[in-house]
Amino acid sequence: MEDQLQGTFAEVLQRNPGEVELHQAVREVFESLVPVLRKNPQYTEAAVLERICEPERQIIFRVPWVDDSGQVRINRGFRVEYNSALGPYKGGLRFHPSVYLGTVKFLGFEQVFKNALTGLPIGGGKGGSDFDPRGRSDGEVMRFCQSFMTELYRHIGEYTDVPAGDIGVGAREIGFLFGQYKRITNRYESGVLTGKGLTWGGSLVRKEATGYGCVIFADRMLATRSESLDGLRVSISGSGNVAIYAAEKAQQLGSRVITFSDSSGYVVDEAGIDLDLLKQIKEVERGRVSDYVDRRPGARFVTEGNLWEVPTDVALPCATQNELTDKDAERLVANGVRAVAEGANMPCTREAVALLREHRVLFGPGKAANAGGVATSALEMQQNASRDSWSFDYTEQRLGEIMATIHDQCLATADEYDAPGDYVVGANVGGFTRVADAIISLGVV
Ligand code: NDP
Ligand code: 2IT
Repeated sequence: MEDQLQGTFAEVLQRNPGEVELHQAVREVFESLVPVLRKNPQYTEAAVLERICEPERQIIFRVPWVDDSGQVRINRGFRVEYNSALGPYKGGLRFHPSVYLGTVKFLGFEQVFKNALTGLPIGGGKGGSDFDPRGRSDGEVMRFCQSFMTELYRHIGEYTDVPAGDIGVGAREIGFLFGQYKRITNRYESGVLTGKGLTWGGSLVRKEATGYGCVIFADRMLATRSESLDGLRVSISGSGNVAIYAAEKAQQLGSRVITFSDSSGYVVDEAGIDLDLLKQIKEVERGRVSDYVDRRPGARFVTEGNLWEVPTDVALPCATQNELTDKDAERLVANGVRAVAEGANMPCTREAVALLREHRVLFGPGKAANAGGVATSALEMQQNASRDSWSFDYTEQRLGEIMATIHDQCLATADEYDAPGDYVVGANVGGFTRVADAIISLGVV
């Protein structure tokens, strides 16, 4: 990195001590920016880097709730409103015991650039809590969500900040959150949250969008080498919203999906996974992936090592950050992997990304590859604003066009910056310049 980037990065480290995921995310973007700053001195003059790294607003609050046994519980809630140069803050809420301010800030930082890449009018933010929904009853989850919204409501709004789901937050939680927002404000303000149910303001294809988009992106990367997903083996990690619908689209495009996982282990199903069974276990029963092998002859559940050891053509990490390390990348390369697309946010470590790029494996970074979810959230906001609802086919067509545009723009930007075929450069530079130009236009605010 050059002096100016080094200096700003040192400041980020000093101002955000211990927030290692944020450091990793910032560094990854900065490493792409050397030629951009050289070519565009106005970014330096306007202190754009410093302004982009500092969230506009950070909210931390207590979330008290009562569990089923009558005991009072306390969690911590967060909303980091990172950047609103391009539109209202937009990004998901994560409920997971590992969540701390650094998680929310790294996710918010990534979200700013991802949302810019969609070309839609959305700024970036992220929120969540260290609440663990696992093993909690519907009543407990509802009381938690109501308490969380009792504080959050004063900070959000369809023109201000529009949360959605992420890990541990799906349609059930969005329903409870929306219900409480409606009750407190006495407004049926559909556009305040996305990922809503289909009968009360949600959009068709939002549930599928992140996974579908990631696979569309991977297929388009393969097409640049005259290949396609048809007939390829695909490994997916995770078994949540993103993983399930990545598997669905991969199967629709003719691939054989052979793995999925959760935090207790992974399943290998060489015959190709039975998606109806997986959906029944995860979406209906809220069970664990180990339940799958009890009902599926030939599938095995593995708790040693990890699923990137299984030979595959295409790897789609769709669980969580830093789940795919350099050792995993080495093994994938040794086994002949052709493409890796990040369904999750920052699932590949910095070293893993370097190794994949070195070996010229097609690599789709999360900012680009998983942008289909938030893009379709923006389509949900459009439908809410016009009090309309679009068909599945039309919405999916819009998603397909957005993913194709993101892909092609990444390649065009990479070419412009002498890094042909490098989607990391394409995504970072494309997202950065769009936000940076808007920041400058809006003055020092
Ligand atoms: P879900 O809660 O639906 O599923 C998460 C999955 O990841 C589960 O299988 C979970 O297993 C696993 N997982 C979570 N944390 C860990 C961990 N620390 N170690 C191992 N496994 C873990 O979340 P989503 O599918 O919505 O999100 C998955 C990823 O995709 C996240 O990185 C998220 O930020 C990203 N993303 C999500 C979008 C969306 O629209 N939902 C949009 C763009 C990105 P277990 O049940 O055992 O915890
Ligand atoms: O990481 C992400 O892009 C999301 N969790 C989705 C955000 C959104 O607002 O739909």
